[in-house]
Amino acid sequence: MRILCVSTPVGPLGSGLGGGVELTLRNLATALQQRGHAIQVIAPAGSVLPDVPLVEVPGVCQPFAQNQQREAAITMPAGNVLGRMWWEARRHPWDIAINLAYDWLPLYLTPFFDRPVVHLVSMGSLLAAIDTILAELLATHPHCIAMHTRAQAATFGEAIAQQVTVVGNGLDLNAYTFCEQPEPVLAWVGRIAPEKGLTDALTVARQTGYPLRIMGAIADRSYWQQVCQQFPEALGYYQGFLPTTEMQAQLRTCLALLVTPHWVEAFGNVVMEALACGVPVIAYASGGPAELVRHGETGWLVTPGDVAGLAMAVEQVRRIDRRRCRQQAEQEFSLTAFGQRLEQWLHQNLSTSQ
Ligand code: HBI
Repeated sequence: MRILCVSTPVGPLGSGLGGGVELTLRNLATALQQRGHAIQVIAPAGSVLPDVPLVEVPGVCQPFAQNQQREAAITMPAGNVLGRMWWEARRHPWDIAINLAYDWLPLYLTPFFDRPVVHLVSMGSLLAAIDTILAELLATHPHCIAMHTRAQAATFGEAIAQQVTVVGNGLDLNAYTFCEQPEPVLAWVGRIAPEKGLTDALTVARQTGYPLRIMGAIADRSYWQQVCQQFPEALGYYQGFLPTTEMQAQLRTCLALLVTPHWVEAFGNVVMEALACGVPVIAYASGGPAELVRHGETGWLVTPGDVAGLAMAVEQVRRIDRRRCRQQAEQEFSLTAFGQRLEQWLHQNLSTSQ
C-alpha cells in the first residue's frame, strides 16, 4: 500500500516535543516499510526522520492538548501547521492516510477525503471536543480509530472503547542492547512536564539513596525550574534529550526505570524501551504501564501516588530476572508483531472503504 503518515503538530520530529508519538511514528514507518509498503510522512518544518520520505511543512505549532481545559473550545493559531499539513496531504497519491495528531481537525476532515483516513490516538481522554468528534466519526467509520492499550481506550468510555482497535506499540529491538549487570542508579525518562510526575521519582531517589538518571525534552521550562528549586540535585542528574542510541546506552545500565505518571499514560514507550534493555520497570498501576508490566516478573506495579511503595519496590528490584524483561520485549514489542497488528487494522479500513 501507499501509506501517508501525518505527524503531530506540536513540534518537529526529533525535537522531543512530540513525546512518544515521535518514536511511534518512526517505528510504525519502519514496521510497515519492512512489510513492503511505501511510506510518505508529512511533518512540521525542522523535522528529521532517517530513511523515510519526508515532506516538511512550515506553520505555527498547535498548543499541547494536555494544557487545555477539558471543556475548552478547539483553537488553531493563525497559520497553523496542522491545517497546512492536511492541505499538503491532498497533493499526494496515497491509498490510506494515518493521522498521528491528537487534534480535532484531522478527525473532522476524515469524511471529506475520497480515500480512507485512519487515526492512531496517542493519549487518553483529555478534551470533550475530541471525545465528541471521535464518537461522531466512529458512527460512520467504525474501524478508523486505533489506540495503544485497552486502559487508554477505557478512558474514553465504553461506547468508544469497544469500537477502538488496540495495536500496542513496537520498537526496533536491534537498537536496544541487553545489560545483565546494572549500576546502582535509577532511571526516569520522559517529557519534562507536570503530568509526568518527575518529582515523585526524585523523592524515591532521596529515600533510597540511589542517583536518578533523568532523560527527556524539557517541554515545560517553568515546571523544570520549580523541580530544580525543590530538588537541586536534579540539575546534576539531567542528561538532556538524547537520541535513541544514546538514551538506551544510559538507560540499559540502570537498576530500574521509574514510571510516575500523574495522568493516564496511554502506553509508555519508555516501558517498552527499558524492557528491551533488560531494565525492570517500577510503575504506578494505572494506564498503559499497568497493562504492560508483568508484576513480580518484569517489574513492580505500585498504587498510583504511593511514593513510599515505589521506594519499597526499588529495594525488591533485584528479585526481577533482567532476562525476562528482554524476553517480554521480544515477544510483545517487536517491529514484526507491531507491523502485523497495524497492517490488519489498515486492511480493515481499506476493505470497508471500497
Ligand atoms: N497536543 N494538540 C496536541 N496534538 C498532539 O498531537 C499532541 C499533543 N500533546 C502531546 C502529544 N501530542 C504527544 O506528546 C503525546 O501524544 C505522546
